Amino acid sequence: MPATAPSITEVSALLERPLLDLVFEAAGVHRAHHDPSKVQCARLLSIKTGGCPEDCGYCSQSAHHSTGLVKEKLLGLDEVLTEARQAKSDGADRFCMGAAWREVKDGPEFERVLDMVRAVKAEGLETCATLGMLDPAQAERLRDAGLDYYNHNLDTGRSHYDDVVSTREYDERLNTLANVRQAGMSVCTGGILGLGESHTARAELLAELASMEPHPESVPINTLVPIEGTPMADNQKVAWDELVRMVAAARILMPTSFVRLSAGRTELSHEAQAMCFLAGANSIFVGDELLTTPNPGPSGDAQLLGMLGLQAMGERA
Ligand code: SAM
Ligand code: DTB
Ligand code: SF4
Repeated sequence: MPATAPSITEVSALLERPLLDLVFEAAGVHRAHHDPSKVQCARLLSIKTGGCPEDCGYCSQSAHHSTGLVKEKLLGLDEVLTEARQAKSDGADRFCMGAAWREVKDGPEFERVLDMVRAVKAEGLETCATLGMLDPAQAERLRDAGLDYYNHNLDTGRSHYDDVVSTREYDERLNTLANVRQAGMSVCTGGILGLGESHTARAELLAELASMEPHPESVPINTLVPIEGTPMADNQKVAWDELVRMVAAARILMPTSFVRLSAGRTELSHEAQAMCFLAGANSIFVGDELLTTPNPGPSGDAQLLGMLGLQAMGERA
């Protein structure tokens, strides 16, 4: 742990500060380390959908829940390439491929994913994948194929984790992240608000992320997208100020990371999103869809970014 790793008590105190003081400080940290007019834009594609053996309580794709989701086999290379080209022409700078796997298994499907990474990279996009757990050799093969980022979320604080997922351990998540780092790829890891977590669990999550050395390059802050048929379908909604607090605290604790305002934006007003950008969010998912749920489409986002004077990073000035 770095000497500067914050304690859970310190992070809790940060989250509980008067909202505007917290946002004011976060905005200063943001402006000291980033161009505040730029937003990193990532496009997601579900390359293998549903039927996942894990039991994550929030997820539409877990085979443990009856969500009505239609399963799909691993997509073909051409289909992925078409989507990546479209994403680039829509202004995305990063293309993230997600698979409903517990872990990567060596074999023809992994080889196909490696081909996808090579092909997307050759289009001049940053590449990201989220495929479940990885061993060190798999991480190295992804790096060699040209993978820039690997996404693997901690989701919540350690004390709440067992109430969310029972089929894998928190330390297994950390182990995959260590394999990603060891292979020299950039780490994308964050969490979800609205899983029934306490304020302490949120502080634990941020303290864990901020204790990584170096900090994760990308920190997605998701808000639960409630899915009918999952145990969390009727969870209490997250108030907008709690999201702003989480974004601001992430920005203060991890000054140089990209903080991504991730799932949940369709339920968020433009005003609340503006507050998140002020508080240091500088990355979003773009396009009509996340993995299996809707996302604000290009026209709504163009309007939002235009109104705020923000520019997509992939766009020419
Ligand atoms: N199966 C891989 C894994 O879990 O690492 C990759 C795909 S998984 C869908 C990626 C991440 O999406 C999860 O870790 C979780 O943080 C987020 N996620 C999934 N369902 C969500 C939901 N309903 N609302 C918000 N975030 C969600
Ligand atoms: C992340 O933190 N959020 C993304 C991405 N990483 C893989 C996924 C959000 C999924 C939201 C629910 C769905 O569309 O299925
Ligand atoms: Fe599977 Fe990932 Fe969904 Fe968990 S979050 S059920 S591992 S697809």
